[in-house]
Amino acid sequence: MPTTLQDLQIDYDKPNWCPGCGDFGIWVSLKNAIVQLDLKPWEVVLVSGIGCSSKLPYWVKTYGFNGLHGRPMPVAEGIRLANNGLTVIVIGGDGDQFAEGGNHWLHAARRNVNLTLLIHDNQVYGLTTGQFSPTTNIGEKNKATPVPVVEAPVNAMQLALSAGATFVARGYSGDNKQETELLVEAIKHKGFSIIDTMQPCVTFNHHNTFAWFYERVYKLEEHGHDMTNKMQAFERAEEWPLRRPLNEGEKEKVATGIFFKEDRPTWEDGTPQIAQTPLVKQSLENIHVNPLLDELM
Ligand SMILES: Cc1ncc(C[n+]2csc(CCOP(=O)(O)OP(=O)(O)O)c2C)c(N)n1
Ligand code: SF4
Ligand SMILES: [Mg+2]
Repeated sequence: MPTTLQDLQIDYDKPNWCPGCGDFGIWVSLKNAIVQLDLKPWEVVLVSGIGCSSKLPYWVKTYGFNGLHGRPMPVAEGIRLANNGLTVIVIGGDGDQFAEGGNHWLHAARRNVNLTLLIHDNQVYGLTTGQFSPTTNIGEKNKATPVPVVEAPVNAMQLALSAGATFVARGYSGDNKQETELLVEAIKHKGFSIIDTMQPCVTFNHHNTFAWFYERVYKLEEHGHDMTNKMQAFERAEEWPLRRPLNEGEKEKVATGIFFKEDRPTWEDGTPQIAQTPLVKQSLENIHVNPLLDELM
């Protein structure tokens, strides 16, 4: 029987995100993508850190692991090592993935680990009441940071491109159709895929709202973008976020869609112990640890 949305529905709880939160759109799109790919609930693991966004695995009936803030990626890599028959999707916020956990995914990207990193980028630390994050625009101020931000934001697309990610995309949680398509392509991609999804936080980010994005987003594929051209991807990514204050009368342009995609051998392909058969499916019969222990003692 093909997988249905009902198969992914948990019956003991429902999301407690604020009404109108952009996390809902990503949640719906992710379930749509799993259904479209006809993945079984037991073939998928959602691994998250800590944040509003990181609660997502509670509300999808697949395997799930809610770990430490910033640290889902090492867990996800461990899962791939133990059982590369599973589809692994890492979920984290902009704080989780660009601040405290910023180091981990750069290495997963250069290794080309076959998993998907789905970032819910609301440009604030939502769970801890709206402090500014590495993706907050220059000049923002709020209750937690009354002095305007002077630091330039992280450019997620350029960071991913230079780290060696083989699938690099930006989504917008106000467009479920596009987000679902991006997730389908990212999960199908053999190698490290990242989707930085712009996700309005209706409670703590009163600037980057749905209306703000609606007026600024455009689709790369409708503007002749060549996703196999890395230099073109860098150029498109330079458009936003800005590393300077906005000029008088200027309006940002936020590209969405696939910036870059290439085929490159994966980490799993290059690891002979798991290249053919997942570790968990291998027999222990001919594995003798005692000689090794004796050698090390
Ligand atoms: C090791 C550790 N450091 C810091 C925190 C506090 N903390 C919890 S969530 C969070 C940031 C959440 O922001 P983000 O990752 O952007 O997720 P969001 O809530 O916006 O979805 C922080 C700093 C923590 N729980 N653990
Ligand atoms: S605080 Fe923001 S990110 Fe968190 S659930 Fe509420 S609207 Fe969503
Ligand atoms: Mg956030």
